[in-house]
Amino acid sequence: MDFPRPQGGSLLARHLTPGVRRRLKDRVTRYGVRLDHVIASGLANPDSAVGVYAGDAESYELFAPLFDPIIADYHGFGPEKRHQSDLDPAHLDAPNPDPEGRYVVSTRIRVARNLCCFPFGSILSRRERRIVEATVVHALEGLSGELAGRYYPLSAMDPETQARLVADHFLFKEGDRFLEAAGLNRDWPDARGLFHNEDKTFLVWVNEEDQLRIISMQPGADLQAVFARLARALGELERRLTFARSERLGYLTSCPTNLGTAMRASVHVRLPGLTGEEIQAIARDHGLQVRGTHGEHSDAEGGVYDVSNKRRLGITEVEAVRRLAAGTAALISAEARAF
Ligand code: ADP
Ligand code: DAR
Repeated sequence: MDFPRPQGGSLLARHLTPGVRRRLKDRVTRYGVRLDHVIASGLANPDSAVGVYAGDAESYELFAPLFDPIIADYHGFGPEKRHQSDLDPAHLDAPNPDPEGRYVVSTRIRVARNLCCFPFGSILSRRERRIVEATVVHALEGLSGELAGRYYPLSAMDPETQARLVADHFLFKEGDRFLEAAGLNRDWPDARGLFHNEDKTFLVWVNEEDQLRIISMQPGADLQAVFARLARALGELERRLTFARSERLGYLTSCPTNLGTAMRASVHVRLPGLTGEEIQAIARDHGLQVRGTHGEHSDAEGGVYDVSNKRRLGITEVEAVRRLAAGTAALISAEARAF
């Protein structure tokens, strides 16, 4: 029986050929992930850019005939390559691109992590998701100094507080249709929440698209300080938790766009003198992508753009932040010349 090709321009549509689907249709991982789980979001959302989500670490090997060409397409990372990480702040030379604070509103660096030995969010049962939450929160509550903070379960958060945290860029949005179709919003808001320190410069999202989104952020453009805080936090958490990762693909994530470093290093930068096309051209030259003021699937407001590294795999964390610093400096130069 020949299978219909998915519609649209997603990487899923490009790479799920009838032959690949015939090869993969009967495969099942140890946690019960099937091809239908992996492709559900892209089938339901033909406007997806990518269209697939892994249900567990094993998905990347068992469904490699589909994931590998998608990964090669998105990251320029062939199956023969091996990811290298470098989270040592001493290796980063990223001078502040906006020391007078005239353009960069704030800097944020986040990494995604999933616990080893559990399925990922699209397959987790309610019970398993609660175990992940308890395991992660226990580790977070052991942090001290600047990283010490409190966990706020979404189910106990009043709507006004939740809306304000989202508007202030500290908390994930709800109801993403791509995540919904992938099964990542099941049992919402059960076992989802936010951990943050007093100053909201260190935050952790629990059980959104990935089981952890570990975030360091602050006003201004001191990328070195934001990166150093994140590296300290990851060192502490790696002593308490074991994360899903592979020799080949680095840290393993629900969406293949986040593999490797699983890092998105971004600045919110005010560029009222440049057109969207000019910003995109400079960003592209530096391996950066542009999102709107409220992140993915949002528009820029008040001339403030979210500029960040596009690739996360086959590039080290240090290199990703260095590229962001260089790209931000180039954008600021262009903005200064525009007036
Ligand atoms: P992710 O960054 O985790 O992939 P999003 O792109 O949706 O997810 O961004 C999540 C939130 O982080 C959004 O509210 C977005 O505005 C905010 N954000 C991203 N970069 C920055 C930044 N440099 N400063 C402040 N907030 C930021
Ligand atoms: N919107 C989905 C995911 C793309 C990458 N963004 C993530 N993982 N948040 C798509 O396939 O277009």
